[in-house]
Amino acid sequence: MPIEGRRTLVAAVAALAAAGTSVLVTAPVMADSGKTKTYQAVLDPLNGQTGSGTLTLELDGRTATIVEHYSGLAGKLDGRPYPHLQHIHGGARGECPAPSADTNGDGVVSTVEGKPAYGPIRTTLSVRGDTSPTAGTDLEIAPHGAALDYQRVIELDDATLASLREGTAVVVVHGLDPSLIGEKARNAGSELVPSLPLAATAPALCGALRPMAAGGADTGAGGTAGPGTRVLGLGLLALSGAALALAARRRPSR
Ligand SMILES: [Cu+2]
Repeated sequence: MPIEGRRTLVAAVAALAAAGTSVLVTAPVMADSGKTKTYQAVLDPLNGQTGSGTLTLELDGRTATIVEHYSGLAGKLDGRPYPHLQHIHGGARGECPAPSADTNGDGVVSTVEGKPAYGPIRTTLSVRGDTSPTAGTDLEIAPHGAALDYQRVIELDDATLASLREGTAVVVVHGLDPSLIGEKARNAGSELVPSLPLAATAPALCGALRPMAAGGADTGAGGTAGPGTRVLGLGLLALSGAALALAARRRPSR
């Protein structure tokens, strides 16, 4: 369901609440158009890092609404806000690399060593501007700092769409805390951005993008439970809370 639709739904639920009307009339609003498909990646740390996060991608045609949260990454690099390059990779095995992908034995799976697992950059998850692979190493438009609340609506290219369809799309957030890796790797340079240390471009968080099966199997026939249904669920929850509070207030005090 497009964001506008969700807003309308929330507004409708709020209006019903204000009017004190029964809310059991919203079932038809729940039906999804069947056009959107939602993917989710659970971002787990690798290379001895400590962060975690999630990314949800709602796809309507080639328009992707991306909502991402992560925390626990390195906040600073050389005393300045740490640029965490992040991408949707794809076209390979659709996996996050295992520690055994560290072929040069420096204790860190570099972004190049991870490529057989997650493939090349398909989309750059920049905070503004270019989202193509060309922007993949642009530190200016990368998110900075230890934590991120990210929401962006972008158009995906054919290669990214194909990766999502074939199940090879993987979200990778780069940038290691240098204090959490060995000395050899800490002193190595990045093979991706020669001006940066290896740590700055090695993968810190990774998660494969998988279709979300909300409330059962996704038949692709539409009408599956999407984000709109969850918003509605929360609305109903809030409403029943409000109703209880109202009932409590109406009860005569003793
Ligand atoms: Cu990447």
